[in-house]
Amino acid sequence: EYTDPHCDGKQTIVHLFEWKWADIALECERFLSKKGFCGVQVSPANEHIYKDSAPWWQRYQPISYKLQSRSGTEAEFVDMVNRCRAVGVRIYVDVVVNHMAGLGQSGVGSAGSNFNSDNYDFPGVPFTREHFHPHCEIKNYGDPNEVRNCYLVALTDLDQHNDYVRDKIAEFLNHLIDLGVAGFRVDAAKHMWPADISAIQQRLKDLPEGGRPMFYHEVIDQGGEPIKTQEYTGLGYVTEFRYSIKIGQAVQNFDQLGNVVDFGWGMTDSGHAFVFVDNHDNQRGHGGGGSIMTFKRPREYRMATAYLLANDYGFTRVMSSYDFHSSDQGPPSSGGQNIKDVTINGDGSCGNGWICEHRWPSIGNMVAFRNAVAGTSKQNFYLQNNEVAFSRGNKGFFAMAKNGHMDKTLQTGLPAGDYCNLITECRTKVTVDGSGNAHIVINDPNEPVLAIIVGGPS
Ligand code: QV4
Ligand code: CA
Repeated sequence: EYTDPHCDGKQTIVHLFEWKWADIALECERFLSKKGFCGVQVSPANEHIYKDSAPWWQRYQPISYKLQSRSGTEAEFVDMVNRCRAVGVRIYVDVVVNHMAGLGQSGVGSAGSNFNSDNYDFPGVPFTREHFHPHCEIKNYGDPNEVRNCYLVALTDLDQHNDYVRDKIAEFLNHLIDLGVAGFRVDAAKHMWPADISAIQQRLKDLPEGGRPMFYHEVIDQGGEPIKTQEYTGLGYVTEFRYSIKIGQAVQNFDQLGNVVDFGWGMTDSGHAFVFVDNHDNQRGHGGGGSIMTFKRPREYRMATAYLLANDYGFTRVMSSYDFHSSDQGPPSSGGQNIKDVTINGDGSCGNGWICEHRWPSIGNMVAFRNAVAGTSKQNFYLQNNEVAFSRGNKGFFAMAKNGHMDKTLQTGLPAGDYCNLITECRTKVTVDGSGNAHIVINDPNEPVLAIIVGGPS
């Protein structure tokens, strides 16, 4: 339950961080549908604070559940959901329901609602003081009561034990379900009691087409704290941050690529692990450290994401960023709260400060690989001399070379035939002989990845 993404068996979503709804609709139509993406994680869609400096994180301070945000109006949101869905791409909404805006703030939110955090007054919902925990700050992550009932960086903490609070949150999610979204990222799930999240889920409708919405819960568990991802696996997928650290390290030291999934370390079972190379927090130093690989190291980042998509662990999310130089800096803007359009260059890359990692060939083209090999396990694993390769059942074969060069005959596990390298979009090919062997050649320091699938282009 709560793990079906409702996208016809597709296997990967992309986080279009801080994109406008209108641009997401276009991206579904012109790119994501063609590459086999299951869906898009969108930034919080509900009313939030506006700060003069327009940092990205203002959207994590809710004012109400009205669907008017920096990314657009409710009408634009609905248009996005429908247009994406028409081309087979679903929308997953980042829902911030642990808290409302931070103490010390008051004014008017992105949908025009008044609020005053110090008075716990959010008339746009409405929420009043009785709906919040009394103020205490989270200091000791070793105490689960404090983590759930105290305030995360002074954000006014909702009491999800309260029936009215549960009802209001469920009303918000049910509205999104009515509009056609397929699921939710639950922000700060670690700061809510699993039983309270479950009580909210029980108030939710089935999707209009049937089935429960997908859920993935943001729980940062690096080991060493009492709150474990496993407390949340009954409620859907749970973020697995240890995997990001392991993958980030392993592309720098290929010897580690053989054991990026370590259940001895307490990592989440594959059927409930929600996995990614980096996220919008840790790519800029928010939400805990670790050695995190990002677009700022493009070569290694491509390898990390390609490996994420090739491997047989978890449900995958690809990050899509904008360029930034300080950790608070908001999305590309020509001033105020407006967000710049995502423009597309002649070579398929993005302009206006949008990085669009998901359009990089060794990332975007690996989505088809993951779809093709779903349900198979890793076989013929080869790891030597900074080269890694493996087959996924008899459906696909993947190879990657740290320095960009590989020239080796390997067992692919695949039927004989000629296969296109998905990464080069057929500019290079692989011939598999009757015994399953093939001469594998990689010769591109920038995109040092090769991937072939049964039933792919030829
Ligand atoms: C500041 C001080 C506080 C002070 C307070 C009061 O730091 O010490 O008490 O003022 O005056 C912003 C500011 C932060 C500020 C706070 C309240 O950065 O300095 O507090 O607002 O006004 C994002 C950002 C935060 C941001 C927050 C709200 O990362 O910096 O805080 O949005 O705008 C843990 C959690 C995990 C969390 C992660 C960041 O377990 O759940 O930290 N991750 C999620 C999101 C993340 C988001 C939140 C949770 C909160 O992924 O993006 O935080 O919704 O690991
Ligand atoms: Ca809480």
